[in-house]
Amino acid sequence: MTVAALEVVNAVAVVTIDSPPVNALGFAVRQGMDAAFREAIADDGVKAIVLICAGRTFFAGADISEFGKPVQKPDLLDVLSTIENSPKPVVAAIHGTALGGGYETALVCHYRIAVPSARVGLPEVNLGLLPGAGGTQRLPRIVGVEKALDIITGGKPITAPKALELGMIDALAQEGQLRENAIAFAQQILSEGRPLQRVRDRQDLVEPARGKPEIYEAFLAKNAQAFRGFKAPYNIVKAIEAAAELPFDEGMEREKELFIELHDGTESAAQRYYFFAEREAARVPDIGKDVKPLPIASVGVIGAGTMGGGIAMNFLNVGIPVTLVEMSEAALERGIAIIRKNYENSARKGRMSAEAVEQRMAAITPALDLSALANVDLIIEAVYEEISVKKDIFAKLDAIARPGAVLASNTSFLDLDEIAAATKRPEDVLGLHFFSPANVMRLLEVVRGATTRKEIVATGMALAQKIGKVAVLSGVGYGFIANRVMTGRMIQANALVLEGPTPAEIDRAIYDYGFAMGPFQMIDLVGLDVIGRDSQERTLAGDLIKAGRLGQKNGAGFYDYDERRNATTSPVVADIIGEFAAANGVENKGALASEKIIARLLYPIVNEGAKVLEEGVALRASDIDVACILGYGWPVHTGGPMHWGDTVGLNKIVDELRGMGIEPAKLLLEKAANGTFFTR
Ligand code: 3H9
Repeated sequence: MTVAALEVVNAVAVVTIDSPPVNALGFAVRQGMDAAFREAIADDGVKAIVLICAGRTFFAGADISEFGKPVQKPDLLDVLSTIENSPKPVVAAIHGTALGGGYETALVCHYRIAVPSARVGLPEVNLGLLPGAGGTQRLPRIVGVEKALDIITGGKPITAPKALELGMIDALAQEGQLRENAIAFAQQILSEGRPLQRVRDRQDLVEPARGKPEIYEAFLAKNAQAFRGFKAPYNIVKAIEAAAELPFDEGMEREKELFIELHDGTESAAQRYYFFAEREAARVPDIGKDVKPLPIASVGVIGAGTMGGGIAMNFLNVGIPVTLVEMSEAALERGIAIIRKNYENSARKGRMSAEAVEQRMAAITPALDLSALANVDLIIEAVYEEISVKKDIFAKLDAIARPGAVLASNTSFLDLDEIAAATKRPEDVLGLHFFSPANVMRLLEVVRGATTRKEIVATGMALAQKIGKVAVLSGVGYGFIANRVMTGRMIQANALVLEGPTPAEIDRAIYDYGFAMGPFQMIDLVGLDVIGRDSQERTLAGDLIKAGRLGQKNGAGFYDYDERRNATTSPVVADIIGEFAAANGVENKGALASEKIIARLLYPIVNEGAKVLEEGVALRASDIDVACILGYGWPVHTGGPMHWGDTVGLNKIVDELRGMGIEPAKLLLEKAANGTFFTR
């Protein structure tokens, strides 16, 4: 079949687009669709047109891989104009996800029908863009300005029943009957002589917002925190304001200008890069589709602490029963009570029903002995980071786990090969490194040991997808990927704070870069006594602890806190830092510009990333970016450390690292010297 097929059924032309996997609106699709519409419009026997897609979904949007390249005509706006100006009614028949340019295509059709399982939306904001094919002008005309602001800056798809309520679609079809129902809908439109509804002509819902800049000011003020560091939401708001203020064609011009500004900026380039990076991370070059993941129908988790409990919830959430093992009755009860509390909190917020809470709790089998794990398909050890304890558990599991069961450790720093060697089946051992809180964070580092067999690796990767996580494959190495590369930031922060910049100045620079908080705010949140508790050396944190400063929990850490946990700078801390610096012979060089603070804290991460690549611990630079973005909240609009490094310039990073006395990694030097990049 060609990309576009045209069939006439009782005077209704059905234009079917078939371009796997997601019917993205690339050149071939645009060309095929344009030709099919011209043919249907010219055919006197055709009275109405249905636009439908084959395969798993209606158009998932413009073809993201075409961005940044010259546009081949017809462009999307040309095709949409042909559809909108059709003298015969056009019905969009939606299944799967009508997203971005896909939903914008539906918006130029005169009517929209969707199956209940379909979702529609304008997620361009997630790519650092705005809907550039009329979405910012047409959506406000059918849902009103205020709802359009939420929908387009939020970027979340909306279910078909909800979309019907909002007026984003006109009718629901029966599941599995979309084509027939859409044809019948078109015939009904004809027989009732219903008009050609063009969204562009509607004014009723934008008029009430005209001349009211306060709507946009209030919206931006309310969302200041969420939009921090991103450009797209601001341009989206401007474009929606134009929908209310300007005639349609002028609004379209404004949308175009604002779209181009975003498209040409580094933020969108980074977010588009990230879109593909996340999908690329799922691919393991030497593991093809012929390697089948093992079925996982039951899981055992050893350790019901914060980590073990969070890990268990991932499986309970997707209906996989969990046997939870602890050493003592009290610890087991405590762990289970925390899981219940988490679920009940979700239920209180309306995210799940009380019945679902009970269902999930009933799927936990509590146990005090490892022998309870004899029949499960996957065992995840989540006890504390002590290699002898972990080895002891794996040695015991050898005699308990059924043959072929997957044996996983949640270790975050230790040598997985050493743990695997404690069993007689090291080929069945892998690392599943969850990030805390394990039921929330989307990153899962799947650690491949020296002897892990391919089916076990494939099982880890598939499992991540099943529980809604993004898997990044890591080789064995201290701290794997994210923890290892990000450690540099803390080391540098601790050194820099002795040289003049205050904790508040350092935190501010990192916050302004786009992280949720700076390193000292983070230590205060976690607790000074938790981080670095194993260290015997005199450290700055140690001096603060001696002065009774444990962090937010006792109202004093790197900052002072009031009873509502508002932070203020502390003169006592400034003295302790001064004394510690003097004791270590570190000279105070005064304040530092925030770009310099960023360079000092973050260039070493690019360097460590280069080493992780060089050593083969990470498969590709983009995997390091995915791990840092999802595991540490590295701001996605920079693309992650490696993409950002490419944007900043690798030569500049090499020079600055040398200025800090850090030897650049071999791979970094090579790339800087020959003008190549990590991520391009
Ligand atoms: C836009 O429309 C701009 C307009 O407003 C203005 C224009 C002027 N393009 O995610 P999956 C690929 S911006 C190219 O694994 P799922 C994807 O890379 C666009 N490729 O499947 C993957 O390839 P591979 C607005 C795309 O079932 C394969 O399809 N639209 C595109 O988990 C399968 O994808 C969006 O932002 C694309 N648009 O999820 C929607 N979409 O197999 C983006 C997907 O080689 N897409 N691919 O790795 C999605 O959110 C999800 O892909 C979707 C399916 C929900 C559709």
